[in-house]
Amino acid sequence: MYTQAMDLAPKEEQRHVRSLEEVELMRRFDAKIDAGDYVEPKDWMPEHYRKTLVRQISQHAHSEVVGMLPEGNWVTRAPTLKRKTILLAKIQDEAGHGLYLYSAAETLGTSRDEMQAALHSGKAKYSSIFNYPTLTWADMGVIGWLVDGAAIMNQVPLTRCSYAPYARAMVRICREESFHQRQGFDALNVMMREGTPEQRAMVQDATNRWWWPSLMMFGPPDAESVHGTQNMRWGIKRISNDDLRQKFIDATAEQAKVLGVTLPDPELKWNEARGHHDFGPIDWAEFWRVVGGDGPCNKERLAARVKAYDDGAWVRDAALAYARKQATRQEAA
Ligand code: BYC
Repeated sequence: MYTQAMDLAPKEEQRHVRSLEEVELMRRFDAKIDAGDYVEPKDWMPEHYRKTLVRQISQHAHSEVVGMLPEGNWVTRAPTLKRKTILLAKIQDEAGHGLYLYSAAETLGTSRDEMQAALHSGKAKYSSIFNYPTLTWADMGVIGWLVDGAAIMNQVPLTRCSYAPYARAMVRICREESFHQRQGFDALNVMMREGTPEQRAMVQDATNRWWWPSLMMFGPPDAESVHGTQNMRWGIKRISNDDLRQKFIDATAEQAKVLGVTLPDPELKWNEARGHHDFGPIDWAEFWRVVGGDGPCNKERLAARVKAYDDGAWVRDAALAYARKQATRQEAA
């Protein structure tokens, strides 16, 4: 009998002839996953599981760090001191999330330098959503409400991911994301209730621009998801792309009513029989274009990250020189 992992590993791994010892290790690994146990860095794991996690966790880390850029655009133009302080704190949180996630990925044996080199060369992906521009202040609220809202929906199940360091990082990240979502909703609510007609129109316009890209954050439809089945089998993903997207739409449709904005989908409607909202078609051609590097801001985002890395070279050099000096002093003592 074949194990799931054997069925679904890439071709080169399937051709690999396993020793009896390896077959036994694989059997124990599958049993551990089936029992809902967590995998720690020192535990044996199939190479494909390790690679999948490095791919997903590093993409997630890159998303957090690149995700600081669209918001950074508004730090100097926040309308009040209170909103500026909140925005700064949120952006700092995203940097922290990137750090926890790079650290979690490093436990799998890939260095941060390797992960960053993959990002800077355009080889590694980051979330499609951060390739859209932030045109008005209302975009800051809508990013909190919709983008962080979608992120939480996707990330809460990751707190139960089978790889323990990722699951642990996600617990703290989700707590912080929850504040991010609420501050976004609050900023929009103030504009909708106490704002001018122009401010309300600005909120509606931002909602129109971010709604469809937010739905794309959950990834391609299940039928086209390359990694979905294997990730669910391994307990990396607990809920499929389409199911998470549906949960997000159901929750957000109600929040939009409270806010008083219209979601830009004429087909959005509660379906009593399904117990869910029906919604219109998503433009998957646009999604793949953006993921493939041809979104409105892809080039700008990557250039900003490469510049930040290059500008920070002296800090890394200084930190290394200091660490070497400390080590030499300790050896001499
Ligand atoms: N954008 O087989 P699939 C945040 C790729 S940041 C780009 O379904 P999987 C925040 C996918 O990687 C939140 N690429 O993949 C920060 C794969 O390509 P590769 C970021 C996408 O892994 C600052 C291919 O399409 N969250 O919260 O099973 C401010 C086929 O997809 C996208 C995470 O990263 C996309 N949207 O599922 C505010 C969560 N979707 O790798 C907020 C962790 C798919 O074969 N990640 N692709 O070349 C995940 O949960 C999963 O990786 C995904 C995709 C649901 C994204």
